[in-house]
Amino acid sequence: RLVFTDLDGSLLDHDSYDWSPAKPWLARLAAARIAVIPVTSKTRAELLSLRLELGLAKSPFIAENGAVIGLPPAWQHARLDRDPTDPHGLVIKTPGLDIGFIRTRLEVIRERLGVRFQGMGAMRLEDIMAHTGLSEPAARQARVREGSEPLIWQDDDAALERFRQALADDGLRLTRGGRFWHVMGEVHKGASVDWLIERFTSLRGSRPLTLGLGDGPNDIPMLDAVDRAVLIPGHHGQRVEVSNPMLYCATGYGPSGW
Ligand code: 2M8
Ligand code: MG
Ligand code: MG
Repeated sequence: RLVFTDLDGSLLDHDSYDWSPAKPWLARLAAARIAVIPVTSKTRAELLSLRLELGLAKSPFIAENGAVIGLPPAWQHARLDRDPTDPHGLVIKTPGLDIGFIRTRLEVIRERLGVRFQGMGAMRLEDIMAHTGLSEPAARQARVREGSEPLIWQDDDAALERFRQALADDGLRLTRGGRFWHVMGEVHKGASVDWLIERFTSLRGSRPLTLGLGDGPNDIPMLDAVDRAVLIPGHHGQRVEVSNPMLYCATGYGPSGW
């Protein structure tokens, strides 16, 4: 069995990033040897610290909305993976597009459409901290993007639709987290969850039973990819339409709902 979970607004509180209400359940899952796998908009740099704090260092992780997948030794495949060059012994898969390409295309699209937005790459560290409530070290880690650019939309809904179409024409996708819009290659949380389920199946010889928990629009593909889904109410005011018939709607927010 595998548990896939969003972080911000799900396992972590939307505002304080606290997860203490979920500690008893994390302990029960650890005792039952069930892997809890973070699936998040956060970066690899953020995950490398957080997974230690959360006690999830043996789990793989999915960062940047599916653009980065981290595999610890037990999830590596002798034939399919190269030796890890990563100092943490992780094998990293990057199924999306490189951040440099994404940022270049964003500038081209901004010029061509005349739309207004601010990308995280252009934000000052103090502005990231003010907008997210992250500490300075955490905001620095959030800035180390590899395959997705968070942005603050500063234009109207009609411009947003033109922007979404222009991105699609360039092989880019737009999704929405708790605070930011996120632009990445043709990846999403669900495709990377499917990838990890396949990897588990080929290593163990049987398909796992899977549970997923999330609160935001960017979690929909993940909640549709798992056997059992839990929707946690969000503070973002967005409708989250999940198709999975095995859906449970939690009543508590963030880690209390988790
Ligand atoms: C961003 O991600 C959240 C996820 O819901 C958002 O869109 O609000 C990312 O920049 C992530 O790296 C960062 O840790 C987070 C902080 O709230 O914001
Ligand atoms: Mg969330
Ligand atoms: Mg998230």
